[in-house]
Amino acid sequence: MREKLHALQSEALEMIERVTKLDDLKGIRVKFLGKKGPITEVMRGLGQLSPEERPLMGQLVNEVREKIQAVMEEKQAALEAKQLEEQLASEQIDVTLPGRTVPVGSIHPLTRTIQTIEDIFIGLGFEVAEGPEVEMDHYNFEMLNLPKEHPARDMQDSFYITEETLLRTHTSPVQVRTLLAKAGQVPVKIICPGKVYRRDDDDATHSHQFTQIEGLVVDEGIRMSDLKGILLEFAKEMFGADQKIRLRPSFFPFTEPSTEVDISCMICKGEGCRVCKETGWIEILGAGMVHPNVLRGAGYDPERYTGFAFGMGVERVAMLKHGVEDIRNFYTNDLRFLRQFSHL
Ligand code: 2NM
Repeated sequence: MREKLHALQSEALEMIERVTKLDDLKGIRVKFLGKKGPITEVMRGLGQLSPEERPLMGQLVNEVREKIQAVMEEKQAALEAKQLEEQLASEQIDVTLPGRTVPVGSIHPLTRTIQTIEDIFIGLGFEVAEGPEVEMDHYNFEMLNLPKEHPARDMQDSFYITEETLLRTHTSPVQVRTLLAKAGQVPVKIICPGKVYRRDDDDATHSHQFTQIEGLVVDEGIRMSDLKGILLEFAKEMFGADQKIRLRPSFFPFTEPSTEVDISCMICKGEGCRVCKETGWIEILGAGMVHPNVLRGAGYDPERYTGFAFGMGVERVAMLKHGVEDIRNFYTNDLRFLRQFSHL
């Protein structure tokens, strides 16, 4: 029995020595020290021994068991330490690496241009008004001194939805709606940004859908010089303090007199270049004094109140400001184009 115990101890220690995995060590513990293992079996057999032999063998079996246990614990600690070290090594991260950049979008150049124009006019005391893109013929044309037979109302030029409704061809109907809502109160000092629609063949400078900003001021004593002053200030803030403006006579059904507004060419500073077609001037606005018929129709007595109005294409302003040569770039969403404006 003594030899058997010594052999057991040697066998156990040898196996423990060789083991490399914590799970295998558990198996060895069960095999040697478990309830059905040889050590337990020897301890159970102690009762059959003679009274002289029993304490000696009891002591020996305890020593063997404790020895195996001690070596096993030592091995377990060593394996656990090794496992932790491997885990730490595999989970190691380099905290000095740069972070992953999160892709973020940027504001569309047209949106940015609208914001800039709005900011300028808000700074001049204007409020921003908006209205529906599907508009009634009544507000889009009739109230703007464009009677039924007017050529601008041609089916060929507008996107009609029904006999009475269409996609608005300008943002002027928003101004008519504002005048009606104010019911004769003054002052009126608004700008109206938004999408407008015209039946046009798209090319580098035309789009069937584009963005307009129109302005309207109505009060007692409003004169053409007020229009000039406001638009000169706009031109300076938008294109630079050295800007000049020039007014040329024109015609719109809803203003009288009417004018085209040129600004000095921001490319050549008036010297003459390709962009201004060698004239030194670039047309960016239409404007005029609000027609008495429009004021009267909207509930303002034209004998007492006068007003000026103007309109501009936002795409054209953005193209001039940023040197964009094809209006279609604003709508095709090529990221290489859009990313050029991400800093604005
Ligand atoms: C333009 C040119 C001239 C204009 C007129 C009005 C209204 F509603 F007050 F009559 N709003 N906008 C106007 C006048 C627009 O765009 C080229």
